[in-house]
Amino acid sequence: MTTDAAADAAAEAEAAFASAHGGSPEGVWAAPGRINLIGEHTDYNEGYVLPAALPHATRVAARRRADGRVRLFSAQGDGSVAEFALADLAPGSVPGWAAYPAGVFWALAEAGHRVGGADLAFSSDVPTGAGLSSSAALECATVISLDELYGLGLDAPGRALLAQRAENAYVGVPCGALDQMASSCCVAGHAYFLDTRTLTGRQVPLDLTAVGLSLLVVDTRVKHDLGDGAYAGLRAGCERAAELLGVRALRDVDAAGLAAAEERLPAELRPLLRHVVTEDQRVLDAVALLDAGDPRALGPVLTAGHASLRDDYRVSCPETDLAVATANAAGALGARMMGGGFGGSVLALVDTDRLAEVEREVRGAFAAAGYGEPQTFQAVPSQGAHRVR
Ligand code: GAF
Repeated sequence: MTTDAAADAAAEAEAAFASAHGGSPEGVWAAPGRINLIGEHTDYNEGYVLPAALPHATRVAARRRADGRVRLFSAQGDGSVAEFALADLAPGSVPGWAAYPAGVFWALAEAGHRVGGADLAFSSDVPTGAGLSSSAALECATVISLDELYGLGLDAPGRALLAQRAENAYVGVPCGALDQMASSCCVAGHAYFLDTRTLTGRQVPLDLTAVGLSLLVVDTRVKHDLGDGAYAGLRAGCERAAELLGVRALRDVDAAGLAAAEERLPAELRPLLRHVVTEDQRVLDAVALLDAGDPRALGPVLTAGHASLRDDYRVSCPETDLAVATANAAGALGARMMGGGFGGSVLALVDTDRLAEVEREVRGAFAAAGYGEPQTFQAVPSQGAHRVR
C-alpha cells in the first residue's frame, strides 16, 4: 500500500470514529490480513508455518473511556454501535463481528491486564471469509490499540497470543496461532518462518519483485466459516491421532517415521497424519529454498501442498481446485489454497510477465464453470500490526 493509500485508510477510521463516537481518537492503529506461503493446518499440530502480511488491514481509531464501558463501530457494519460494560463480559456475551474485539477486552482482563473502557471505530479492507485472516486482523488491531492506550507493555507475540485466546475462549473457534502471529509479527518484505511449538520465528527476506515474480491471490468468494464445526473436527482428529501414537502433537512424527506411524492408526486418521507430516516438511523445504535464493523452486512445493489439502486433508472445494489447476495450466509456477479451507483464497506464484494471462484464464474458467466472479490481487509482503497515527 502506498503512503497515500495508508493515510486515506487511517482517515476513514477517523471519520468512522467521529460519526459514531464524536470528537477525535487518541490514535489510529492497523493490523493486516495475511497470506500463508505454506504450512496449512500445521499450527494446532505444533508445526511450522510461513505467512506474510498483506497490505490489506483493519484500522482502528481508539480513545479511552473512564466509565468502564466499550462502544464498537465498524464502517463495514450495519451502522449500529455495539455497546457493553466491561464488568458484564463473559464468553459469548457479545454476538456478531463485535465478538472479536469484545473477546480481546475479555482476554486482557482474564490475563490480569488493567484495561478500562474505550470507544473504537474500525475500518477494514481485508476480505472477510476469504481465508485471509480478517478475524485476526480485527483482534490484533484491537489488542495493539489497547496495549498502547493503556500502557500494558506487551510485545508482538504476547499481543498475538491474547488475540488467539480471545478467538479460542471468547468467540469459541479452536484456531491455532498462525493468523494472529502473522498479523502481529510480520515484517514488510519478509515471510515469517514460525515454529508454533516454541513460538520462535525468523523473518525470511521475500523480495519477489526483484526476480520478476509475483504472488497472485485469487479470492474465490466462496465463504468459509471456521466456526461451522468442520475445522474443530479436523483438529480433534489430529489430537486423537497424536494420542494414539503416544506423541504430544503430530509435529513429533517426522517424514522417516511416517509409514510406521500410519500403520498404527485407524484408516480415517491416516490422511490427516500424512498431510501434517508432509506439510511440515514442505515448510522446511520452502524456507531452505528462500534461504538459498531460489524462490522459483517454491512453485512445486505450493502445488504439492494443495494436492495434500485436497486429497489427504480434504479441505479444498471445486472452486479452489479449479483456480489452482487453471493457474498452473496458464503458466503459474505453482498454486495452492490457503487458510482453513472449504472455500476462501488461492495463492499462485507467477512470473510477473504472465500475471495478466493467468488472471484472465482463471476468470474465464470460473465463468465457464458457472462460478461467481473471483477477486484477484497481488500480495506484497507488508508490515504487521503497528501504530498509524
Ligand atoms: C485458519 C486458522 F485460524 C489457523 O489457525 C490455521 O489453522 C489455518 O486455518 C489453517 O492453516 O486460518
